[in-house]
Amino acid sequence: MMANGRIATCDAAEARRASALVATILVAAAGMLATRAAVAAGAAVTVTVTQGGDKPLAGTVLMLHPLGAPQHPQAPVRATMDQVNRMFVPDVLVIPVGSTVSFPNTDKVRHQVYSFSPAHRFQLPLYSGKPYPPQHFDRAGLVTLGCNIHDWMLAYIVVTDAEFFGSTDGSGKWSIKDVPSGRYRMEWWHPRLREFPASDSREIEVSGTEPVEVRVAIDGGLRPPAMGMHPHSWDAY
Ligand SMILES: [Cu+2]
Repeated sequence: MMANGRIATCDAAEARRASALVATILVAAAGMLATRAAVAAGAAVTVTVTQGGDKPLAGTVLMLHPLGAPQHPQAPVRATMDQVNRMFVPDVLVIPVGSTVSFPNTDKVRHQVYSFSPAHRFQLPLYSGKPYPPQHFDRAGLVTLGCNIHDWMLAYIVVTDAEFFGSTDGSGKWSIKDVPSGRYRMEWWHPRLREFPASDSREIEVSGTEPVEVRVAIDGGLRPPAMGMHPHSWDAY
């Protein structure tokens, strides 16, 4: 009985070791699959935006929404929009829905920040420094910001539930990697366009790892830049 018992114990230990080994191998295999999936998760999408012929349009915000598939908005972030030399810095922010933004005032003069936009209506009564907690942006849309004291102070916060988003660089390009296969609706917006998002949009298809190139030509319709001593990031385009 003893011997049998001991043998039985041995067998059990052996079996446990064996199953542990199998489990380890399975985990390793899953890890390899995950790594492979991460390497070849999808395709690179490159968008080029021009206006008035071939002029690159920097600062165009692009948003990709999957079609016919559940949307996975990006994780919320904590962002900051400062006030420096009587200007908002940065003057365009793009954030996922659910993000927070703090509005410190680094200037010696006081500012009174407000927004009347339906996506987020708020007011921070006259202040300097950082007396208020961050604002929570829980609805997608365009939020236009101003200051009650300095009329020229103007900034935008784009709150988006898009799965992928970004904005064009100085050469009018935006690139993103690893976009999974599927159809997407691509929307865009620029501070000098009148509508948010632009009434135009584009459907794009991503298949495997095949790179996708999209060109968007915005012909006319841009508002003229504001004149004055307080430039905005979008004036130069
Ligand atoms: Cu101000």
